[in-house]
Parts: sequence; structure tokens; C-alpha cells
Amino acid sequence: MGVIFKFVVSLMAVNYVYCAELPDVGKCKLEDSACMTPAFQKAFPLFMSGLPKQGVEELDVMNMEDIAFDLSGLQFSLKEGKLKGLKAATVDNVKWNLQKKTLSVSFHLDASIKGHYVASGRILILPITGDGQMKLKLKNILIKLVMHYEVEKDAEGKDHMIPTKYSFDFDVRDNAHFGLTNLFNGNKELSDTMLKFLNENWKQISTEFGRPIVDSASKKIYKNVKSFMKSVAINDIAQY
Ligand code: UQ8
Repeated sequence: MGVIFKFVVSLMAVNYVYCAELPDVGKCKLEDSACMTPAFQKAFPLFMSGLPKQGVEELDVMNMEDIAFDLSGLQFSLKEGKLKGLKAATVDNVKWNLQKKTLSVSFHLDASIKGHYVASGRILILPITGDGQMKLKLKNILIKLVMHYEVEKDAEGKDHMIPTKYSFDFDVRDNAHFGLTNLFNGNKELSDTMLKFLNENWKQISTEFGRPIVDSASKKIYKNVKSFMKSVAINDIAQY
């Protein structure tokens, strides 16, 4: 009994230390997309759950920075925003280009965003006022991103990727569903009409007002990708 117990404890210890060091997702050649795509798929939930040793904070659930914008006549703010869903993203393609020093990643996911919203002005054609809770459910968001990097040596002479900038496209493909409390100071008739309008026009609303939200989430992920790359040499995660 004692021996089995010790064996199990030491297995748990090995597992803990190993996982704390770096998740093993297989070492691919950087430009081998057929190998890299499933490797990223394996790493995605681990990365999004947070890797404290590599300076990566928990990104699913993500505590979003406050967002405020004034776009096409709509003044909108979101506080205490929480984004869920990144852990379960599907990685569609990963392409590393060593000449251009770019990493392109496409992925898709369902997600939800909750938080305290304040809205005023007009949305598309309708006047709006509201101050309450927002629940936004998003089905099948497609994200295509390109990250540029430089390669720099650390004090031990190991090469690291230093991300320099990124750009992305996004498309909410299947649906966006809005739940908003306290629209029009709680007037039920006006509120029901507005919710119906938002949910019927989800595609146009996503295209017109989605970017500041995606921008905010992407900034947080990018900051963590930079910490990760600073802490991990290219050779630790790939054949280079
Ligand atoms: C009144 C009222 C309500 C009005 C309406 C107004 C309103 C609010 C409208 C909103 C409308 C709407 C529908 C909005 C939708 C908003 C959306 C679509 C939100 C989605 C949020 C989201 C999912 C954002 C992600 C954004 C993004 C571009 C992220 C990418 C960031 C970067 C730079 C990533 C780098 C690549 C990456 C993931 C690296 C991590 C990494 C991994 C995983 C890895 O495995 C690995 O090792 C192999 C690495 O090392 C190389 C990694 O770096």
C-alpha cells in the first residue's frame, strides 16, 4: 500500500513539474503546417487556461479591459467584461513564413461576452438608451490573424521570437444573440422591440460595431503571446 501510494505521489509530482515547465505539444518544423496546425490545436486550450511560468495569464475566462467607443452615432461602453470560449477554439491553419518572419493563424470558435453596458445615441436607424447587463452569445466566429516578428538571442545565446505587430480579420459567421437588461429605463415594449431589432440585424451590427471588442480581446492575447515568446526559446517549442 505504502509503495503504491509513494509511486502515485511521485507520478503526480513528475506530472506537475513537467506541466509547469511547458506543455508537450510535439516539436514540429516551423514551416511544416501539417504538423504545426494540430500542435497549435493541442496547445491552444493550455495557453488559454494560462501558463504562469511562461508569463501567460488566464485568458478563458478573460477579464476584459474597459471598452468605450463612439461609432456611427452609437456611444457604447462595456465594463467588467468577461469573455468565454477561447479554450474550445478550433485551429484551422497555422503557417509560419521564415523569410517574411510572419506567423499566420486561422481559428474559429463560439464565445460569449457578459458585462455592464451603457448605450446611447442610435444603432443603425433606431434611437437607443440603456444601462444594464449585456449577454452576447456568438456562434462560429472566424479569426484570421498575421503576426510579424523579429528573432533575438537571449543571454544564453538562444533564439527567441519577438512579436512586433499583428493584424486580423474577423467574421461572425452563424449568429450573434443579444440579451440586454434595462433598455429605455425598463420600458418593456421599447425594450422588446429593440432586442428583436438587434437579434434580426446581428450580422450588420457585428460588422459595424464588433471591431472594438475584438481589438480589446486581441490586445490582451497579444500581450501574453509576447511574454510567452520572451520566456520560451524557439528551440523549446519547435525544430529550428
Ligand atoms: C446596445 C448594444 C448592445 C449595441 C451593440 C454594440 C455592440 C457591443 C456590438 C458588438 C457586436 C458583436 C457581435 C461583436 C462581436 C465581437 C467578437 C467577434 C468577439 C470575439 C472575441 C475574440 C475571440 C477575440 C480574439 C481576437 C484575436 C484577433 C486574437 C488573436 C490574438 C493574437 C495576436 C494571437 C496570436 C496567436 C496565438 C493564439 C498564439 C498563442 C500561441 C499558442 C496557442 C501556441 O500554441 C504556441 O506554441 C506552439 C505559441 O507559440 C508560438 C503561441 O503563441
